[in-house]
Formats: sequence, structure tokens, C-alpha cells
Amino acid sequence: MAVFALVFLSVFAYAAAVNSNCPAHLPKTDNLREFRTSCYEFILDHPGDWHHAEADCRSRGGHLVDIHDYAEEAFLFNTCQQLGFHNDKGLWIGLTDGDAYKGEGNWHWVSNADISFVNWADGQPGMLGGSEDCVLMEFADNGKWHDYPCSGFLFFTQNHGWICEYPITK
Ligand SMILES: [Ca+2]
Ligand SMILES: [Ca+2]
Repeated sequence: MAVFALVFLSVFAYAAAVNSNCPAHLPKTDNLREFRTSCYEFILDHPGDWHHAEADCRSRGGHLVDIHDYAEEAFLFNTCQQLGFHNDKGLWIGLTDGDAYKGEGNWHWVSNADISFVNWADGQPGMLGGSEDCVLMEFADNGKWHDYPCSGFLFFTQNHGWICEYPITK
């Protein structure tokens, strides 16, 4: 019986999202997680284009996620898997070489953080660089990064989920 209780409590503790130091105005759902000095909001179920995604994060005082090392990348990938996001879709991250930032080939985090780590897939950023200015973590490719058009055009939509990042408030 004691073992049962221990297992139950362990599972419960594992399932409860760690987010007590996240900004108070953010909804405390399972999709809100803290890791080191940041809080991350996983927006998985109402896809939009990259500009919409960044505007959404900004509206709550954050920005699209910036990723600075393998540990942060692994945390994001593993959390998405825990949350059941395991198909071939990607999620927008805050890396861009769009004209509104620094322009073609000058990759830049929307948070203005320095680039200290990249996780491009083989052959990325791609050949169509001028039209592909925004980056998805692609789950069919172990979370590796692929550049894509930031918005859809005609019949080609570019609506995906995204991850917002905020400073913790501790
Ligand atoms: Ca970050
Ligand atoms: Ca580009």
C-alpha cells in the first residue's frame, strides 16, 4: 500500500507543471513551464503565422522563444512530447532574418539576445533563403531547425503553434 501511495505521489508530482515563478498574469495551465530563469508558454492548439505568434507573445510581455544551448533545446523538445505534441508539425521560435529585423542571411533573435547556439537541420537554412525568413523547430526532425516563409501565400498556409518565453518573477 505504501509503495502504491509513493508511486501515485511521484506520478502526481511529475504531472504537475513547475510554473510557480512564472509571471502572475499568465494562465497557470500545464502548458506553462519554468526552466532555469525563464518561463515558457506552449501554444499548441490554435496555429498562426510567425508574425501573429510573436505579436501574441509580446501582448503578454514575452517574446518568441530564444534558445541558447542544448539543455534549453532539449527542455523544449521534451516538454512538447510530454504535452502530447509529437507529430510532424513544427513550432515557431524567435529566430528570423526578415527585413524588419536585420535582413537576409543575418539571423537574429527577436528578443535581441546574442546567438550562442544553433540547431539547424542538415541543408538548412534552405536554398530559398530570400523567401524563408522564419524558423520552426521541426518535430519530425528531432526538433532541428528549418527556415520557412513567415506567412502563407495563396494556397500555402504557414500556420503553426509556437512557444513564448518570459523572465521568471522570483
Ligand atoms: Ca531562452
Ligand atoms: Ca531568409
